[in-house]
Amino acid sequence: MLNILLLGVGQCGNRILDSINREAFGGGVVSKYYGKQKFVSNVQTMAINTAVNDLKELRFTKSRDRIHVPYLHGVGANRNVGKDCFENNKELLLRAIEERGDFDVAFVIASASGGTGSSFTPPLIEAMKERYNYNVYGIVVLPFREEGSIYLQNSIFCLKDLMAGSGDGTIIADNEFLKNLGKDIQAAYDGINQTIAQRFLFLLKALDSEMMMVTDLGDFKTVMASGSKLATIGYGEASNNLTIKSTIKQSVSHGGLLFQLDPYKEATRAMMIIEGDKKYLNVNDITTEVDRLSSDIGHVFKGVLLRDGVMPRVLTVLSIGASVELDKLFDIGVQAIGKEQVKKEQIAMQNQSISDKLEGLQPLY
Ligand SMILES: Nc1nc2c(ncn2[C@@H]2O[C@H](COP(=O)(O)OP(=O)(O)OP(=O)(O)O)[C@@H](O)[C@H]2O)c(=O)[nH]1
Ligand SMILES: [Mg+2]
Repeated sequence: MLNILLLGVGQCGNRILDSINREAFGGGVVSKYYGKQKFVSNVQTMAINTAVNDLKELRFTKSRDRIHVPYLHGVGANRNVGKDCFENNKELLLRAIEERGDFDVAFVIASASGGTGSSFTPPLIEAMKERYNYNVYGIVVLPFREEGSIYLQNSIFCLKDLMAGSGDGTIIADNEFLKNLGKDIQAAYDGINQTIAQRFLFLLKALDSEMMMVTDLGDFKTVMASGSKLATIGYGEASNNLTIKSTIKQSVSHGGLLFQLDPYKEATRAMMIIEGDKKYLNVNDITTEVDRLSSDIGHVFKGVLLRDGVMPRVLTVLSIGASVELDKLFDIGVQAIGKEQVKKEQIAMQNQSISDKLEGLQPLY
């Protein structure tokens, strides 16, 4: 049995963690008190935030799993303030983690664009890697592109920190790409959080199961370490007449992914987990489809979980190499910095001209 630590940082990270707890406890509001977790592994969860109100909002995360970092009310999307705040509270956080025991693997979940999650996550992963022997992965959410220049700037610098850091890799999910999961923003958040939670629980279950064709935590590490050290997840589910071949294809299709990617061109490694009843899982079909993907991207690890009576489900972890969408994000992030720069210069010029005009003058009464 694996010992797994899940940390959700900042509002977005807290909420996704809450969705994971909701799925794991079965969903009832009091289930966190009485329900037994559905995890096969020993999973410890911790929600970390500078804003106490965000922590209070959580419904499925136990109060002992909520850690308030005292800092007024959030860091106001400022990563510099957030990084200082992290440094001042680093020991408090590491102590809280150590009190939970030793782990085989940890995941830190956050938005790349806000203040707390985006600024705590890279140095937190760094600190954990320095102190502990286990692998630490990020799960990071990218912003809607119209959310404004601060969020765009934050996300590119957060990604840069993660790519350059000593963490073991980061799974990205993109609010912009997934916005159709809800009619309005709240519904989209809920839909995206639930989607990430379900896929993540599938991944955890698979990593801790006996498989027919085996893939494991070691293969996951290899996939996550390759390419840009960023990865994403695809998912497909067989309904009625969908064959295993189509289900595999669905998992790497536009509709199955958490981030806009052309897996055949832009992924560098993959790990595919197939679950279902043996009668649906034709080994030749699986091999043909997996080989097609691996001939394009290099290597695909595969694992099969047999489950009596279950229609096939496929989860694919894809490491991201050169990616058009990532390039675009960095470009609009850089443009956002440019616009802020122009605004700053205009304000400085205006301030200068005001002081020039008032030079030597006093109010007369
Ligand atoms: N998918 C998803 N995204 C969210 C959710 N809540 C916020 N976000 C996104 O997260 C970003 C803002 O980050 P937050 O996590 O709210 O910020 P924070 O880490 O709490 O930082 P500060 O409040 O600035 O201290 C925006 O891009 C939001 O669209 C959520 O529940 N689900
Ligand atoms: Mg917040």
